[in-house]
Amino acid sequence: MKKILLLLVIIIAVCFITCEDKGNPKNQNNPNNPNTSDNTDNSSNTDNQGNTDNSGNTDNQNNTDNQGNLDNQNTDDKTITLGQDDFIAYFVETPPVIDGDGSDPAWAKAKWQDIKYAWMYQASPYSLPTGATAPTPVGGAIEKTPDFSGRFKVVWTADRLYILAEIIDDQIKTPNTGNVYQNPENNDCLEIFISESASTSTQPRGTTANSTSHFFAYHMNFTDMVSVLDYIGGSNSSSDPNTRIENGFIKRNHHLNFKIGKNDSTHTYIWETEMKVYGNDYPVITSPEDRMPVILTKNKKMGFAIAYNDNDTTKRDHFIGSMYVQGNSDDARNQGYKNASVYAKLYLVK
Ligand SMILES: [Ca+2]
Ligand SMILES: [Ca+2]
Ligand SMILES: [Ca+2]
Repeated sequence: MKKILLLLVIIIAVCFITCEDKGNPKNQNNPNNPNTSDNTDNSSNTDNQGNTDNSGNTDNQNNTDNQGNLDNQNTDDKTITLGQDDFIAYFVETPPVIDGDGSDPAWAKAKWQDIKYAWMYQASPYSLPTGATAPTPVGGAIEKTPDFSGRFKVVWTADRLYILAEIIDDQIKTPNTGNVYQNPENNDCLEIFISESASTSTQPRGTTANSTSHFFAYHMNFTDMVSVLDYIGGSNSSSDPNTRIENGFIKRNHHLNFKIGKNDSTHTYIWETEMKVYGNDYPVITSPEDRMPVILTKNKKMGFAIAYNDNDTTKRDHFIGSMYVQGNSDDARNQGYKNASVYAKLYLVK
């Protein structure tokens, strides 16, 4: 009998110890245990890493209902509401090589944005090319034709904005090459407009301007010589290219570096560009090379547009831009060089 009682005591004791071990809460937070609840939660977060679903926001590009929402939006990349023709640029660790070839991995993730709005087409002094049909509505989106189609994408690093434009143009014409200041828009010519502060400035610029709300209207030369002119109005007779203003243009070659990849057989021209972004503190009427560009950061919002002057004859036939501008005449729609309020918004996403 004593042996039986002793055996029962031992069994009860063993059971007690075992049950206490199983319920010991100290084991649940063991950081070495891969099955802890904390670690399980973290593993589920990997579903959100590298989520590129936000690129789908570009589906909103043509949603006019989003216009007017910009002032209220949270610029966090998960909640950006894009207005019509606004778009997103993604951060890249390794920037593209500027060689006119868009096969760099840096461009792979970026979304194309169309250049499709007729800013200038049929009103005097510009006329329709022979046989061309006026877009309807005037100033609205054009159809892709052999005459012209264009699209672009943008990526960024901390110290540069990168722009890749693919232009399909049936005829390349560059009659004005003797003097780069002389009507660069009458050559086949890409223009990039940017306002680092997303300003809505309509202030007159030029030699008498004292603007603190800055924007740039870069005209890029099609020839192999990199030449970048910013339209600011006015003129002077300086021989220094960093202070000379002729026909309203000042040279800002050091702001942009670009190379055009040319395929004449397919009429396809790849303008690969890197840009230093300058802010409101950059002088208007001089072009100093020693200024530091703005450091770009996640969620930054800038005013941005791109447009192509298409000359198929002896001067600009039409001017096609990346955002809709309302107006009943060429002059009314051709606002980018003097009015930053018409620019679409570019958001930097990381
Ligand atoms: Ca490249
Ligand atoms: Ca053309
Ligand atoms: Ca052309």
